[in-house]
Amino acid sequence: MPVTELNSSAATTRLSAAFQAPAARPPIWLMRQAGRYLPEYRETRAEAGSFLDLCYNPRLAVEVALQPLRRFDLDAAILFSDILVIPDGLGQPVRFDEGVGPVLMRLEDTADFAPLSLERMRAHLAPVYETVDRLRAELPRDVSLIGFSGAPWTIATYMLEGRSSREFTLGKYWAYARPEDFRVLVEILVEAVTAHLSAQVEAGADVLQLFDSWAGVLDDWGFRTWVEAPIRAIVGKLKARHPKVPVILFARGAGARFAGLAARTGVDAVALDCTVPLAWARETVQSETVIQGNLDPAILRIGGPAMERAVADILAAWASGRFIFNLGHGILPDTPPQHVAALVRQVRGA
Ligand code: 1CP
Repeated sequence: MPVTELNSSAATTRLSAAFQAPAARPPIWLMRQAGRYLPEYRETRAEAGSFLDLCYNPRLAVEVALQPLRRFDLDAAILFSDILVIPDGLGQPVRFDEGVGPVLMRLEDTADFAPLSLERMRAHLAPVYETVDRLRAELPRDVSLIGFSGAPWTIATYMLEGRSSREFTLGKYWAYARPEDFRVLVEILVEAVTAHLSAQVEAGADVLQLFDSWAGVLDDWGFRTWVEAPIRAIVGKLKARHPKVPVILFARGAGARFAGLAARTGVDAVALDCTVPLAWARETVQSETVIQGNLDPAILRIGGPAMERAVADILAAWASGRFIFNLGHGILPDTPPQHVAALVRQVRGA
């Protein structure tokens, strides 16, 4: 068998096809498609113990990643993991507390950056790469396997705040008041994210997505300096090693900065959040790159005619161009699974 056929990253999958030409029907996958809205996820999660125990258990992580594909006709599986395995791997332990979310001992000064270790991360995250490898073996060849990582700015907010944040007081303090010190952390994260994504490609991921969920809270200079520049560096390094693997960027809240974002960062697709106007995105963003999005997860939770209207609007605006159907943010935990089934049927045109 020729080498290219053995290398899954070189094979065409249902999602990677969307990067070549518009499909008759857009491919579909959903952010947070594995998770608490599925009763079988809650069962596996209880068996695993803590959330991170689940992320680091390849057998169970494979199981939860496959659960949504058993129920729904989706075109891709996404690795089951979290963006915060990077600080956890680098040596800043992360815990997920019920009703609180992630809890970290926050980094308080540049001296706290020194112990962060890429070598440690590679070893610590070996079970994650094993999960990718096992998932690739379980999935039909044409179903895409999406690897992912948080982007430096979003990961850094958790490392500096020590938890989820509403105002990003500490993240913004470092970003704007101590840019030279903050750059040291961001450079560590550029290396960590690149290594993490490369390892996932080497284990069998054929599409990558970067989550910069808090990109939208920065001003113009901050967005260019802490969102675009680090992502451009990561994508440059990735493309040198894995030129054929498409990279999707989810920079939530980028607004008018979605225009030209693919060219400024080098990514192959831009994931649009729920507030982006459909006609504007068609003319300004889809004309220059592949777009992904952007059904409001709250509308998926509501289902029925409200959802049918919203999905029809998105398809009418975007389905004739290069497009991957998705939500504008992750599935909400109290979403009825039958709404997801109805969504997939509508996008398939059934
Ligand atoms: O109790 C549980 O079961 C944990 C809930 C949960 C799940 C299912 C968390 C905690 N993370 C995940 C999985 C996850 N997270 C995936 C893989 C599953 C899939 O997509 O099917 C992915 C891609 C993520 C990404 C992630 N984690 C992001 C970026 C996307 C987004 O939603 O904006 C962020 C910000 C996180 C951090 C995180 N993980 C979990 C929590 C509670 C949080 C904090 C969120 C916040 O600060 O608001």
